[in-house]
Amino acid sequence: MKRPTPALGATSFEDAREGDGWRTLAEDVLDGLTRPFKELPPKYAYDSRGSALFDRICELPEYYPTRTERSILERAAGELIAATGASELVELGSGSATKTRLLLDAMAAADTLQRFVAVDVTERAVRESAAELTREYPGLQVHGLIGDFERHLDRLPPATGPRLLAFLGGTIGNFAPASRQRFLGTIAGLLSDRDHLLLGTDLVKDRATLEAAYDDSDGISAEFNRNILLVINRELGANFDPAGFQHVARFDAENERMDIRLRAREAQEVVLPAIDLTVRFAAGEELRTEISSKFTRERVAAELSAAGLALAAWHTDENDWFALSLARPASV
Ligand code: SAH
Ligand code: AVI
Repeated sequence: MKRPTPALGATSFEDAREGDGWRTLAEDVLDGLTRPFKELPPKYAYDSRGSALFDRICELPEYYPTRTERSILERAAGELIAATGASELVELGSGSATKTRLLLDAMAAADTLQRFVAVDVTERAVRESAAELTREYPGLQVHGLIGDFERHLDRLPPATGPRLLAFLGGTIGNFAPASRQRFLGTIAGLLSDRDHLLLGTDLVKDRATLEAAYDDSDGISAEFNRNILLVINRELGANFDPAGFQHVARFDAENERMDIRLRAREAQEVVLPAIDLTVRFAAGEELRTEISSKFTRERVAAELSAAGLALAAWHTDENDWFALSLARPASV
């Protein structure tokens, strides 16, 4: 098994995608675009541009999840760290790791902070956040794992002490339900009896608030949605015209999730030479690019339980818009 390569100072990196990144993108796109109902996995939206667009979404007045989760962390980080005794924070889908600082500060204040491990598909986000955190927290060991958290968690370095595995932002909501349950099972298998999971979930709320969060008046969400087409153009030599697709973000109340799509403005044909594929879109045909599930406390507890995890603490904001769940292996 490949071991992390130590770099200068206390920072090390591993790129788990080496050798298989392109194959996976090609296979997923081929699979997704040849189904009767076309669909693409959202993870490919996060190239450097997509990642920067997501950071802009987080600042939008309509996009409440980031600032709401931050407000919960501001209040509860000390209590969470005291409950876990964590000396190591592992963050999945860490992105630019802005909220992460609230947890690292609480660990530093409790005098337990030793290591931060960032896991993300976006290489630039991992490298830049690792460099920033190494500077900001003297003596902190930082390990960056560039890879897919659905495939590369076996590359996590062995724990150096009680571990808090954080999955923030509501990113768990971007999984399809079956993958989400499988993923929670994988997480449960990674936790020893001294470890905890900290899970951020967006909660069910009124349609207007939800739909505005995914279709803002500045059009940044639309731009982010279309970015996946630019990624496919670049990676697979395709000729998608992003302007030919309209951003659609609807709340699916029955399944309690946002359903985010690109709708072909008119009939079109797209060529993807690298996978030897020509795809036809009828006028008005929709391509699903993302779901974003919204939760209730009951559903989070039930899904954790089905994965062998027990809900130890539930922290929410004054409106009950977002929740942070602390969980641990159920047998403990
Ligand atoms: N945790 C941050 C960022 C959330 S955005 C926050 O709360 O604001 C989702 C992040 O997950 C992005 O940085 C994206 O690059 C990453 N991501 C999405 N799918 C991924 C996957 N399959 N494997 C690893 N990272 C992924
Ligand atoms: C990363 N994830 C939690 C975001 C969400 O809210 O589902 C991605 C996003 N898509 C559009 N806006 C934000």
